[in-house]
Amino acid sequence: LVNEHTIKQALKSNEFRLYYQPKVDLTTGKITGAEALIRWEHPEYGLMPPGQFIPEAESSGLIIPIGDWVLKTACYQVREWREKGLFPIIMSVNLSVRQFYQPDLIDRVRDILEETGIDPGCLEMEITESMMMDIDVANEVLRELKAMGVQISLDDFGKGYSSLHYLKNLPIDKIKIDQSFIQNCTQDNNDATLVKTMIVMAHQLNFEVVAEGVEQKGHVAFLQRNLCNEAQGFLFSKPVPAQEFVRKMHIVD
Ligand code: G
Ligand code: G
Ligand code: MN
Ligand code: NA
Repeated sequence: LVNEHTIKQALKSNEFRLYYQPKVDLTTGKITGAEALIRWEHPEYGLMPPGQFIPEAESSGLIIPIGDWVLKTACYQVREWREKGLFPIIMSVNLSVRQFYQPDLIDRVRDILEETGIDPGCLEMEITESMMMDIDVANEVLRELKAMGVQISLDDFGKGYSSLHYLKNLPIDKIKIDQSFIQNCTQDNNDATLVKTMIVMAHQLNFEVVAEGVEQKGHVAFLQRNLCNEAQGFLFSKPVPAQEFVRKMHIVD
């Protein structure tokens, strides 16, 4: 069903899609960003979430051409929206471990930015702690990305074991507080304290803060009170195709 052969075929037959989930600025209420999330529109099995094929793509190495496709498609989407006169947004893409350690990642990103002609500042890479197994190489890659003007965001923040070590050592712009902390932040005192503390700490280190998994208005009020910069979650929108994303931008506008 999902194996190296079928994934390869899916790439050839153009069955992958990008869905976009908005990020909302908590001071203005406007959409300022989008996270690109891959789906496989399988002719027989319907829409498949990344969890069902990314692991196999990683182990087979096909994540490299897929990751290339994701970057290119996301950057062309930014360009298309810019050409249509929609306000600029920051487009985030998720990098996989294998992609991150690919020696030509920097060249690929540079090529795609040149080809699409978008402002590198409109592109953001979401990385996770699990990718930081070689901290020296990671640092080098991140510094090169930043030198190009690309933004870096540390995804699933708080979930791992050595988050603080990474904050100390990596050139990142933003942290995304893992959704597991947001879920009960208005019910559970410990979660509330952890979220507040993560926001204060990140700000003192000059990082912006995005809250993930925002599902309730109460979450928004809590995050606004505690000066979180941005929020992403089902309250605003689930990940949707590009056309639907544009309609949402107009509604919020
Ligand atoms: O969209 P969804 O919540 O199902 O995503 C599940 C996971 O798949 C997330 O952890 C996300 O980071 C990952 N994912 C989504 N799109 C991509 C992608 O384009 N590349 C990689 N490497 N991972 C992705
Ligand atoms: O690991 P990463 O943060 O890249 O994964 C993002 C995933 O989180 C996407 O698959 C998306 O569907 C999911 N997601 C986004 N917003 C919410 C939310 O409000 N609640 C829940 N449960 N999942 C969400
Ligand atoms: Mn992400
Ligand atoms: Na996450």
